[in-house]
Amino acid sequence: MTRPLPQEVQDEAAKHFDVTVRENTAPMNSDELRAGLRDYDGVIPTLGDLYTPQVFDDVPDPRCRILANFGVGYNHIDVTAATAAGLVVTNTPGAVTEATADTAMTLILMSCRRAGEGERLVRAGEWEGWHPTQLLGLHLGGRTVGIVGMGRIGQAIARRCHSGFGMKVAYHSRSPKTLDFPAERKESLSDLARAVDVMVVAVPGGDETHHLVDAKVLAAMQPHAHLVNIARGNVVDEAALIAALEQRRIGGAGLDVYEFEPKVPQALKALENVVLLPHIGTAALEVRTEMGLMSVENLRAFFAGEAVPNPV
Ligand code: 8YV
Repeated sequence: MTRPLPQEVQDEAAKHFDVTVRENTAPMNSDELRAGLRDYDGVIPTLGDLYTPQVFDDVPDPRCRILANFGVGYNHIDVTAATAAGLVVTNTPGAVTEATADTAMTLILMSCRRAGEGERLVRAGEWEGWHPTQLLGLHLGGRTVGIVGMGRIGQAIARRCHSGFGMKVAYHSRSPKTLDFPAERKESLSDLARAVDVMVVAVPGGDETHHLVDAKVLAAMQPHAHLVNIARGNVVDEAALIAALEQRRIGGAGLDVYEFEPKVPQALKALENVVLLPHIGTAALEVRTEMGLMSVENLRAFFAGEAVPNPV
């Protein structure tokens, strides 16, 4: 385990394997990445453990047969290189869905209703009391949410917006989806950006989605519209977003992820019209436990000679 995982996960793993838990909470450095491949039969890596092709090249004939990633996103692992090196890669879909959708709702509400701004006002001792035109935000009821990428997490967000908040749903995805709620598919991302009041990024990270939300897409958004990102930071061109927020070309943004995580640009921190969370998408003990148990189950199945439940 490349980070400490919940005790229940460690206990379950210990039933099946000799377990080493790396106590450091930071991503593995380049020596540790290579040692993991060289010295262990299986590894549970996670966000930030950067398995580039070079890492696999540097460990010919690795002892490690499987990377059972903790998390649904695996953009930190070059899966092509891992596969070429003879490794299986698995992830933890499903376990993260509802919690990540909840985090999206947190950001939608915080950004649209200016909750971060309000909290800062109170903490600074500058709140002078209620009045009818103070901190007016965007009311969600009847507005349209635009989902970028209508996968499991996108659908969970859309369902909450539709059923819980009376919002209309529009989306953009590579292929049309069969959905159990009404939603309009837009042909292009710019079409979606033009049509919605809140746009939520819910696509996987990786080369294909790098800077998918760029200056052009941001320029298509309405001046009152908010952007929320619970996916991966580099899906959004962060410099272009900062410019749009600084020039008030969009209403605001809510971010759980950053392009150069954990670096959060000072320009973002200086802005009132953006909500900044520290990648807490799935940060609840029961969710992290379920994710970890899924990783362990993938390892168990693999070494028992069974099909792994969650290959990527
Ligand atoms: C994780 C996530 O907590 O599952 C993912 O891909 O983004 C989060 O839910 C974290 O990134 C570890 O993968």
